[in-house]
Amino acid sequence: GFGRRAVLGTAAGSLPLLFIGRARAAETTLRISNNVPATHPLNVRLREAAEAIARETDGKVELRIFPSNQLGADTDVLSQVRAGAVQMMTISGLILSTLVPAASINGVGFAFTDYPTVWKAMDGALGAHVRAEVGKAGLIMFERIWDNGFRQITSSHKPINTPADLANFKIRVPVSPLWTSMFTAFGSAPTSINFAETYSALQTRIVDGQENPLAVVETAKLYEVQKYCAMTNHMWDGFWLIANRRAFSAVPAASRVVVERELNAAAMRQREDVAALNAKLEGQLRERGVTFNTPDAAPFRAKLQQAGFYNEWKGKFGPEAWALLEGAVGGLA
Ligand code: X2X
Repeated sequence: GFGRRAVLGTAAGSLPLLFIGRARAAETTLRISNNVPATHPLNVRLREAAEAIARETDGKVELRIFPSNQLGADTDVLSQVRAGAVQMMTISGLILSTLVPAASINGVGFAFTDYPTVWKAMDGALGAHVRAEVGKAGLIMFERIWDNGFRQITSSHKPINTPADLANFKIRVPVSPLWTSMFTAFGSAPTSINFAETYSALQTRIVDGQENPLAVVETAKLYEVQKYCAMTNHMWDGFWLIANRRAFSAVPAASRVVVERELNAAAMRQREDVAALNAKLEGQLRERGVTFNTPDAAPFRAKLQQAGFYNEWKGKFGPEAWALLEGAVGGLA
């Protein structure tokens, strides 16, 4: 465990574990929750940051990472972070929008089509707008958003090639009005389900499909319960790192600087990991038996347009926020 170093005897089994040294108890323990498995680059880089933070604060700040929804499903943990029972979490901006509506703006269908545009917007004026809104809601939001990725649609029983294939399609979407609105515009039958329950919802056929970046399909083993994958790239989604304001402000200032610096730096490395992983996973998932297809995005986007999706969300986000989005990605509605 943390704080103890074990030295194993060379004659395996014959010597008891010898404990040398016991680190001072941390002055601050920050519990940080997320929804992806320990193997996802998000958790790999969080662990690395936790080590750096412990080292640089001389053990004063301990970051305890809880992957795979161990502390609860996203919407529950969000409430716990607001209350301070859990100090930190990573969360999709779209799910955070249940609290701060502005946070779902990056999820507008087909708005983003490449990573350079994503990072320029999220590290620039669009991200700053979201952080300001989240700040008003009493939460701390770290500067660098972590990557989830471009989302693809998987299905258990049929490939999705055209918008017509999405008609009445029973699809799990995360808990967020934007996701429900988008798949309703496609004519699908979306059901809001937290990620914590997604695997079992697919396994028991409560829904026939879901949509996620390949890194999630792989690390959460969704390929075990899905047969087809359509490379729609219909949305870019990231994980914001948020903290309870009271808890984070209680960290001594010098340590707080270290925590912010290390976590923002870890996000930058995680972005590279996820992009590399998503780029190579198609081949690996094919070997696992997933059948891929790459639909033309144009008719899907046209379908959203015809359904009034862009106009509706332009109205919801308001002209200023919409101008920031269009300033980054070009005209949408
Ligand atoms: O819930 C999901 O699908 C996930 C893991 O992609 C998010 O956190 C939005």
